[in-house]
Amino acid sequence: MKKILVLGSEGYIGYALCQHLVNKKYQVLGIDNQSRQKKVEEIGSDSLIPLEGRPINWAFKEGDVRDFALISEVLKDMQPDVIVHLAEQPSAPYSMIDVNKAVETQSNNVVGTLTLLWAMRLFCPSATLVKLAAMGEFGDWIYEKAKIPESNRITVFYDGYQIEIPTPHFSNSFYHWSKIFDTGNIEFACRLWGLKAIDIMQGSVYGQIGWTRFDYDEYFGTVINRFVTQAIARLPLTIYGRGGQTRGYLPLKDSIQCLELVIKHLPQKDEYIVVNQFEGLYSINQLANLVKEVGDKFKLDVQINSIENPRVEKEEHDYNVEHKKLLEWGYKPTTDMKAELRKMFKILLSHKGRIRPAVIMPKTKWR
Ligand code: USQ
Repeated sequence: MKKILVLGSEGYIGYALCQHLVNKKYQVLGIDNQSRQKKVEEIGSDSLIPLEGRPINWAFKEGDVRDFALISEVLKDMQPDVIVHLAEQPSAPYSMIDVNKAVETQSNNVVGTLTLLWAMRLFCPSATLVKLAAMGEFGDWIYEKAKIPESNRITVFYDGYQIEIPTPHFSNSFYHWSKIFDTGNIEFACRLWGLKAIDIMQGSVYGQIGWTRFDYDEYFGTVINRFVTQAIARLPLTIYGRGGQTRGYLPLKDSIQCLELVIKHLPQKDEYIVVNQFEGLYSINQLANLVKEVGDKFKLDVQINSIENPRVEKEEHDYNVEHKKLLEWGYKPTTDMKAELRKMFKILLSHKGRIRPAVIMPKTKWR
């Protein structure tokens, strides 16, 4: 069975992934520096699912992906087939708080990935890097003009010539820019040293599995997780601006399903592959209405409120994304979002007393 190194194994996706891979009999080693929990505590919140006593059923090392000596040692000893790199600061709003948070985000993410690439080159060049990137790398300039491609090259016509250029990225937060820099470094390392990598442009993830942490605060809660928590706390759902912002979304269990499919479809030598990972495209207004419909069945009388958008983003736009590879590899999307939302309400209602209303309203303005 393949040996999988998971960097960021205590995070929202990392923990669920490790548990899934161990259940499927993969050999798993997790590394984590607990930074997610520390950051969530620092902004005055906590996981809605209590983490005390949660089991870790796989080999684990405490450590930071920027620690070259540690990562080199692990790669030498373990010789993993796959390195799933999830050890990044994952929040766009967090990266926009102030200079320290912007610098922390980019140094953690860019330096971490670069350190890992060098360690792979020197000590484990046969492994495949599976790196979590974001569809938000493209930014909103592309929405009205083209489909978000599932490739790192596109063909354009310029001044009478047809040329192939690197897919342009032009994002909207310092967090997303860190992902863009990662993408550039990974593609370059594959070209230069013959490394293998799959760069996963993932949409916004929601939902809960087992002991996975669950955040709902302004920074670390993704929008659907926040809406469900707000409904349970009987607070109005916070639509930012007009609510026409459209993105790709997927439940956590689909993210795990897709990551396993990626592990089963590793590239050949020298290959850098881009994959777009999401279930479906939804606007914020659609999401709010779905959460209301399901929440009202739990007699929560869900209210929806449009508030001033703290972010700088288009609020009405088209959104088209190429979505082929995962479906070809066998991805079975969970299309019934209402069933997923029902499961979330059932689990999270029992933790209602842990919700901290003070962390819900956005305080960080992007401009
Ligand atoms: N939004 C609201 N109300 C809220 C929270 C968010 O209307 O209370 C809106 C935002 O303005 C945005 C949309 O919901 O238009 C999505 O926000 P989000 O916080 O769910 O997602 P985002 O900031 O884009 O980041 C999340 C993850 C990040 C991942 C990214 C994938 O936090 O780690 O990389 O989704 S993507 O969106 O494709 O870039």
